[in-house]
Amino acid sequence: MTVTIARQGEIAVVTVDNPPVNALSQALRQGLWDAVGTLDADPEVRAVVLICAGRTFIAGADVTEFGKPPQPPHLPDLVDRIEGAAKPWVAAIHGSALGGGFEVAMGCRFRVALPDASVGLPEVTLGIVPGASGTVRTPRLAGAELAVELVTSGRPMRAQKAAVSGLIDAVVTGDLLDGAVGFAREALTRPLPAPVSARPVAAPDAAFWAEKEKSVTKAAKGAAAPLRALDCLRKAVEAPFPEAMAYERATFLELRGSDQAAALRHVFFAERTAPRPAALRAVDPLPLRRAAVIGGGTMGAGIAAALRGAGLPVVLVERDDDAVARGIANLRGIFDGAVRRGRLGTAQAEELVSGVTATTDYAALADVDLVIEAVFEEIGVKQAVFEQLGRVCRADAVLATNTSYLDPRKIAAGVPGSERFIGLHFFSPANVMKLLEIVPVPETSEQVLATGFALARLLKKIPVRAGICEGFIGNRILKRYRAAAEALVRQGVAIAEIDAAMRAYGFAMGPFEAQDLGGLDIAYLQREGARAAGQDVPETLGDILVRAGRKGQKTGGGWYDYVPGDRKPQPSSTVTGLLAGQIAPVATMERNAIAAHLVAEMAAEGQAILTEAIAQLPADIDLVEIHGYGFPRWRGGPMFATGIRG
Ligand code: 3H9
Repeated sequence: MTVTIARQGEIAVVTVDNPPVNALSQALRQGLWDAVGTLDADPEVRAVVLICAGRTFIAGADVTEFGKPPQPPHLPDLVDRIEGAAKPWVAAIHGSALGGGFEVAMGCRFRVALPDASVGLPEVTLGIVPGASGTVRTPRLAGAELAVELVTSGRPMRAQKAAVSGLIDAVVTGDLLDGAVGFAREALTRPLPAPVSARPVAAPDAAFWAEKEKSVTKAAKGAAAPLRALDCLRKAVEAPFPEAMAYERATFLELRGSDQAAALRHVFFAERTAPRPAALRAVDPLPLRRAAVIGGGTMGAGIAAALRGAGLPVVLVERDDDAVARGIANLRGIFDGAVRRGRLGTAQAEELVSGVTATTDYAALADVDLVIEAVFEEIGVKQAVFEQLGRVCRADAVLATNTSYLDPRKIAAGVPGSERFIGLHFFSPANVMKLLEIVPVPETSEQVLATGFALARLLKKIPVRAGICEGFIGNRILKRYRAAAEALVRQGVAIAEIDAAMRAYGFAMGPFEAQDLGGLDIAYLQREGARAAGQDVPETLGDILVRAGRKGQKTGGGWYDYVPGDRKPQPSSTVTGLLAGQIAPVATMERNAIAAHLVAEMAAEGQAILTEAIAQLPADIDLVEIHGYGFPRWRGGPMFATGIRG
């Protein structure tokens, strides 16, 4: 039974139980529809509490039903029916009331929530707009300004703030059901407020909408839904309720069938599947209580910050006292930045830093459960670290390398107990970037692999298993992407045109601007290393620039010139001169065609990666590109965008 009814005197309690997240499947909608009828007909019931079993209140429409024709009862009708019920309904919220779940709550006459609950309308993150009055009822509850924030960002709001803004009526502490039943009894002693649909709403002026259009367009980065949601919100405050409802519904149905919505649904499910690979479901991870990081540079400090953020005490090992001091300074820099941006309090930042023991002494690692090595990307340096770790760490401690290009098998060679060795490839800044490539060596035990995934969940990262090859999944595709972009330059396509095409596609930066920002020298040194090792690595255009001292923004120029103090790329006549002879006469290519070609190249490399079993699923490759390389989420990733699915 998804919906059951119980009684506490004159208050009926409707309990929804539809695991895992009480999504509004057809059966649940029907159950609630029938409950309204049953309770309206019961003369002894004076009010109704709507509460959910399990981890959360109703988390929204059932996303798995989106590909199918809608079945009655439709959600907007259900919300209207609850609102029009003869007895007032009180939504009792724990966990999250999201999307259709919050719309059901807004159909109720009252909303109460536990302090750690949140409410929100995340539909735009799925490429749609709320489809059951979210854009129409929210401004009637909390005003246009807050409704715009909630609906166009898709970000949920915690109960306390929601109570202040009028989205919910009360925050209850202690037992939610008792609190909600008590609230309902109390509410019956006073005149009822108007149903939300009947409340007045002030319509802001044209300047308000113009300003919101600007800020929403900027934040949306090419995604269509946020602007369409803004449109619905304007209609909601300027037109009568039924007209606004019809407009929202039409927009919802149109967007639900859009390519962007399909792509975003794909990413939604991929992100939920990736942290728990089916093959590891039955494997218990090792406990993670204390962690260590070797190396306090940008990457090491970022990893240490991520571990601290997840509550783990951290030992940070560096090679000498100066490096220890620099490591701590790097760590402080990260937390101070979070304080400046208002994400952390000063005391919290201090507490996070004080949970790090920085030392030069490997003996401090005797009792850690996990060590992540993040030292210089040089095989000898890394092997020396693991030689020491093999001596000092517990035999069951997980030993991980954060290499991005080296062969983890070579790093693991000679480590005693190589079943506990694993590659954990973080992306910089490691405390921010969501992607974690997990790279087992052949000896890595299933339990250690499962621990890698458990770590990702703890750090709230998206883990993707990668096989061993140069660059694993992400950097291998990056190499192909850059090579394809260089090939276009050789054919005479302007560097700035290629960057503009990829920005228009949805990337924050094109391939050449991105190299200028990150530095051209890292990939150059890697190519030089391969050449020194006897590999046949053809000369790239990037090599020519680096040899001429153009390593990117840090040297005042790379693919572009930069005016000191300004990060805006300026086309460079020096570059044209340096590359003369390598480049064909000017060729024009449509921006769409440039983007389509480069994305097809990424997907072709992805296909090779799948064939070689370096990645398990096309969706894994999409996650790598979205979370590690800025591929536009609403395109679904290079595999999805080029029709490689599964
Ligand atoms: C909407 O409501 C449109 C309406 O305006 C209009 C309609 C007309 N449907 O995230 P988790 C599954 S749009 C189906 O790991 P947590 C998920 O795949 C919807 N399934 O849990 C996973 O399955 P499995 C707006 C869903 O505890 C399992 O539940 N709502 C849905 O970390 C656990 O998920 C949203 O966008 C769904 N709606 O977090 C809310 N949601 O175990 C999306 C989840 O087989 N959901 N599943 O892998 C969330 O944000 C989180 O699930 C939540 C719980 C915060 C609720």
